[in-house]
Amino acid sequence: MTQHQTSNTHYDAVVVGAGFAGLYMLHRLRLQGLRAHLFEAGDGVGGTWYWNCYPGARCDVDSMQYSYSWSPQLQQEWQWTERYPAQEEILRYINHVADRFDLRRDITLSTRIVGGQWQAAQQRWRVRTEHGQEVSTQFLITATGCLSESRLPAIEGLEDFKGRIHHTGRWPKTPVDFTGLRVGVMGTGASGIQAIPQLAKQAKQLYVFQRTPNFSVPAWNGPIDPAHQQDWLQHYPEYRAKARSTRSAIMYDYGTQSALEMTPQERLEEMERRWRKGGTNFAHSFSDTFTNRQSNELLGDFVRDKIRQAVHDPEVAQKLLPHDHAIGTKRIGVDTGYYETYNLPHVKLIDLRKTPIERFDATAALTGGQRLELDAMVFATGFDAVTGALERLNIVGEHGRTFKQLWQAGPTSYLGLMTVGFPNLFTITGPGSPSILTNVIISIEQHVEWIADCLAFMQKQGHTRIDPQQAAQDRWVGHVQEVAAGTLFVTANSSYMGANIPGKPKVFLPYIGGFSTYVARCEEVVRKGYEGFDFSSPKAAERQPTASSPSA
Ligand code: N01
Repeated sequence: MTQHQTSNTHYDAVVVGAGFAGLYMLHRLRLQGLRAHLFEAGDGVGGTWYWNCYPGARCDVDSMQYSYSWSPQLQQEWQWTERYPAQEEILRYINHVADRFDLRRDITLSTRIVGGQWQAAQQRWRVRTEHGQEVSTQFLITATGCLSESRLPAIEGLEDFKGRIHHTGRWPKTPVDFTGLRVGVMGTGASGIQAIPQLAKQAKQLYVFQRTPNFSVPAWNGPIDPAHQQDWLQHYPEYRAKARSTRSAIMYDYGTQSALEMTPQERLEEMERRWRKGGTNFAHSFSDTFTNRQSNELLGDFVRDKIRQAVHDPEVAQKLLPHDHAIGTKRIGVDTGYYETYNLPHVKLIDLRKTPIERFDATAALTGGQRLELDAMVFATGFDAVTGALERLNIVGEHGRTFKQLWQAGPTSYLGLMTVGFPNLFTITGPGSPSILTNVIISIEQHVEWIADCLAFMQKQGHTRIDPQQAAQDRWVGHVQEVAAGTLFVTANSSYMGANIPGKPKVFLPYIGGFSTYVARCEEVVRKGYEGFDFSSPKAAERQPTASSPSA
């Protein structure tokens, strides 16, 4: 909280979170002349890329695509150095954006929002910070991220363990040196798959505690190809538009044929070609990877063969073969030497399904009748995805309930943008929007622009309050689940399904109908006069609490 903020401080808009979403939102609000302020829990900007600074952290979207598209100048002036951007480089980029657009003067760092309440009399939100101060705001916009609420598993005795404990999603800002140490790492999702080869370079002994083997494809990362960079710089508007017209908002080479329409030789050549290119593009080898069990199985078999080839010890290879989920229904890892790491003599793979960790004591993990002495434990155990950070905000809506109380059976949201009972509260990349199934920066931009345009519309019309309609929200929630049910995604125990968090309802969290389809729906809603939303203005409110929106 800055010196100037007191409980009498009033904003037009408060934004929570200084990642890609929050920074762009703040910029847009200021451009529209609104008095806006952003609160951030960390002591720096960057959001996900601020916290996830574990060894090996890197984005699996091509550098030329994983950046803001809203400023052509910014797009032209930033020079990416590698095919896939490393965490440090992305964080440098975000800091550059904060400086270049002079955003810091409206950001308060090291200040978590820990509560808030809708004030019916004032028709405003009142939000409370961890330091006990309060501000009031007409609009509250959450930019808290889909992967920001990190989770440590509950394992008996962990609190007694005297070694270092780190979570990949809350990595310390000061360098952590594992040289000569006995290190345990739990979690073999996208983060673990990146961290494990790096940890193995330093540790004297590395124990990988694996619950579920995951699929991973090679990154073949390296310095950015200058010709590729030049091509993108010259064609940015065209390529961005192309990316937006796809289901992932990424310019991939999307397979157009079912695996079942191809001969075995054609399939093999196609998968080999994509494997040699590397990256998650591999998952799009076939048009029906995510909807046809047989096609998916063929792709999975190909990766299982690659694992057998990469790992020398057949018993270790066997343990690493993914067997319980269709490929791609949990985020595929994009790695540099992940499977090969298990050939190193000091790396040991422990299958937690066969030998769970019974407990920790001061110096060891006890598993399968053995004491594994450890100096450090790294948890790459993931996040309470999509809804976790929103629930933690502890914001009480008009009906007196928080998101956590309201979402006992799964999140309710209209378009992933607003929830009934939370007037004037927008959720960037909220549940039921494409978010983590896409190039999330592009999804963020679309939400930020939709919200900014909506606020401009309200200003123009003299509206002071917006609410989603119950029926529109119910329809959207039903549609999100219906579309997911037509895919293989709902068959996996993934964080997309909330299955990684004990007690979390098992429903599909993001919208899987495709980015371009989603955007078309959002645009149609606006064209139809913000269909499914109610607006009210002070004058109308005197007559009735909410009035339907006029046609735009
Ligand atoms: O988390 P995860 P993540 N005991 O939830 C295991 C993005 N991302 O941080 O599968 C033992 O995927 C868990 O096992 P299981 C990306 O969107 C992107 O890796 O639940 N193990 C799993 O192996 C991704 O989806 C990039 O059985 C436990 C692992 O921990 C998201 O972040 C890089 C356990 C968690 O995997 C999250 O990825 C990194 C327990 N109690 C991340 N609890 C790139 O762009 C959990 N696990 C490349």
